[in-house]
Amino acid sequence: MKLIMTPTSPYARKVRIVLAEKRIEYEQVIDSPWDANSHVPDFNPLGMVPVLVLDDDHTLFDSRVIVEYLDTVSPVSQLIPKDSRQRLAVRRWEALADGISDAAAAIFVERKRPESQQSHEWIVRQDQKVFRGLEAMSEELGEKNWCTGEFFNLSDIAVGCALGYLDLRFPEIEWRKAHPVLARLADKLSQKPSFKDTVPPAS
Ligand code: GSF
Repeated sequence: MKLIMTPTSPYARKVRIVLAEKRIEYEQVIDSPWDANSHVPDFNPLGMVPVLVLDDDHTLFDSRVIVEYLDTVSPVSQLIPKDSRQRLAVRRWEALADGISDAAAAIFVERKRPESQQSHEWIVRQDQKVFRGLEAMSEELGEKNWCTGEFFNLSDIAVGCALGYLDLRFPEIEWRKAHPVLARLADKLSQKPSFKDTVPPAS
């Protein structure tokens, strides 16, 4: 299978970490949807990465669908619990973490526009989502070892990718100082080879 991705995408990073944790072999295809001659739209009509291309050329998107599929492909390291209540908790964490990445990416894209065309209100609105999202993650993690309790799973991967994306795009957001419990989780995750091997390059 092939993963169409960019090295800086927090959603692609989430998929890459799942692939690594589950020991699934795959081919990386780097293709930025922002390039004028990108082939991403040929695989995803929404023109977004990541896209997983299966060996029969069937395509999967978005990252949430991809990780749900990958968790069924290999029995190694189950990352989404079978129990429905626990499963919902993991998916809600993923929605919160991905939502923070969505808001951060929206600010990043807005700031690429000419200054005169940037909407200050829009940026403030997205910034508030990031701020409230960090507060909520910190509150809900509390003193637990992992996001949903005793075991590492997809919720921790999604949170780690969102926090890593903030470090990449908004180093001025000092989330570690404001949320020491999130810093502790991020430090624990950063020791994992799957995280070490996918740190987004500054760009
Ligand atoms: C979000 C993917 C996304 O925004 C998912 O896979 O979870 N809900 C989707 N991807 C960005 C690149 S990056 O910010 O990760 C993307 O492909 N943007 C191109 C566009 O046209 O928005």
